[in-house]
Amino acid sequence: MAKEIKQDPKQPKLDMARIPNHIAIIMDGNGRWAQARHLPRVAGHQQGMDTVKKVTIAASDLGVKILSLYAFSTENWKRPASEVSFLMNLPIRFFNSFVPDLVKNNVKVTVMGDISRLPKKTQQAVYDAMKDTEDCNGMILNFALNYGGRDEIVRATRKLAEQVQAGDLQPKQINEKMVDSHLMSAQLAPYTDPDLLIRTSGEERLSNFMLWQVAYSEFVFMKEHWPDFNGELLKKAIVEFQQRHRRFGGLKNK
Ligand code: V07
Repeated sequence: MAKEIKQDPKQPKLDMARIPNHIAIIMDGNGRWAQARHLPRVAGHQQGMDTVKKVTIAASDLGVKILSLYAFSTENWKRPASEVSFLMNLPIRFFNSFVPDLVKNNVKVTVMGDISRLPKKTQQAVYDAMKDTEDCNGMILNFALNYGGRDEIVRATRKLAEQVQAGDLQPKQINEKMVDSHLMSAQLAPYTDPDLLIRTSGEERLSNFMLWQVAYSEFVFMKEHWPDFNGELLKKAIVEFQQRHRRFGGLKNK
């Protein structure tokens, strides 16, 4: 049965000339997706990882420059040990099953967060994924792993304080650009700040994700659980983004 794809004339079209450079996604709803199917929560995480793969390729094909994904927050350690242990295996499984596709698509992996507290095998998988894709110069797939936005700002503050204490910096020299360059997102320059932030599964909170960087981002909240997300829903979120006026505190459209 051939599926007919119709363009709804009332529905605005995707403007390929205005694809956001940096998209950040809070991948919420894996547990709820599983519970609704009477499956264990980890089945949702497993399915969620497959969604990461599909959405990564979709974003790369659209010409997105940076895709930042919130995979594990500093709060997630409070979950049952069995779930945490499953989550810690996902970077390993992701690495084993997907790095060749990333290289084929010229996608480079980066990570924000304190990975030194993760199990050694997980750290190794993360380092291997970064190493094997370091020469790719297409889209950057940026995982937030054991990441917290306040923690990131605290660490940047500490580094600046150390420079002041060493006598290399005057407090009055500290400015936004300097704070920016000490955040974990500095490696994403010149696209450190998400243009579009998407959260799935109906919750409308930031949950400590990229607090500094989302100062001017458009937020799009979608009801679908992350395992049900896909390239079409990504396009829908981008169309919504393109419908909005971006003001940056006064000036319309930049
Ligand atoms: C995780 C799958 C996606 C839904 C949200 C939670 C579960 C990919 C990674 C990953 C991280 C670093 C890396 C390579 C892959 C991942 C965790 C959870 C902890 F270098 N998906 N995914 N890491 N989920």
